[in-house]
Amino acid sequence: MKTLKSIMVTTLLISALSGCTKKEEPEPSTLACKAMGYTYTLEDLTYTQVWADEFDGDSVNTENWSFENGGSGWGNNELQYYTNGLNASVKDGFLDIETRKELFNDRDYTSTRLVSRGKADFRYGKIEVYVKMPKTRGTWSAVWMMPTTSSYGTWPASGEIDILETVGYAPDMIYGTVHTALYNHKKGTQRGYSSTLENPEGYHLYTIEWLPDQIRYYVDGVFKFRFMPSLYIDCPNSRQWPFDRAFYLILNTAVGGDWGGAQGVDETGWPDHMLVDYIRVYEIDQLDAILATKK
Ligand SMILES: [Ca+2]
Repeated sequence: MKTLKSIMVTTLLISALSGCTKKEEPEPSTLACKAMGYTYTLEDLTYTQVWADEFDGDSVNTENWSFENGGSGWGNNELQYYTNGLNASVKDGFLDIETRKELFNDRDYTSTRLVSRGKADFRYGKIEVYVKMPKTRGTWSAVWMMPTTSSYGTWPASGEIDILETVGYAPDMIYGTVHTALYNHKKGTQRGYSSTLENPEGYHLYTIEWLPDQIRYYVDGVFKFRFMPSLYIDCPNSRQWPFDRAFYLILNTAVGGDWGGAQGVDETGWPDHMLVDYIRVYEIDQLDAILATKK
């Protein structure tokens, strides 16, 4: 997923560069190689929990989350209006993002989008989310991360980490993806995985391990994919690896849009629910030692 603002700026940049003869800018030669030169043994890493939302209260904890509101289409021609928390509730230990078919501010659907920006921002570590995703055709749901500050420029230059995405028209499929300046879906070069989920009606545990040189994806404890740019190129820079800055969490269900709406939107099946039991964040106990090994 991405944001409308980001797409607009990207379009402006493309327009500004359209007079150039080169398709790509030259690689900045003065940048140090990122995401390589670290020494550690993956199996020996240990983690300590530093943050969690277990959704144990009776409302969304606004110390952890803000709501991003609006019905702009969000850069993807999405159909929903994101309300100011009206579609998010907490009950019996679960967050429920309820996506409804209802007219609201000239939009035919409503939902809510939670972001932890400025309240829970993280760099490196392990993130776990135990979640059950919507299944109605037309939904497009995601657990994902965006950079707290756009240190390397607007989307996708500062990166995006999609821990999990699902679309209702493929209810047993799951997707995990990263986007960067060079690897992104606008170019068709994004990096990630898709997998068939057994028992898509149930809850599943989605985990990423975000290390200084790779992001590893697991589902129910089973390894699925790693994004490790040093496997592809000799000297990754921020265009392949912007993931050395803090990112924040996003939880949302959209309706329609370029991906979610690719096979239409069902008339029935509303409301639908994205149910989150917990989301937990851990730091790497050995992080400082790993960073100190950088060659
Ligand atoms: Ca819970």
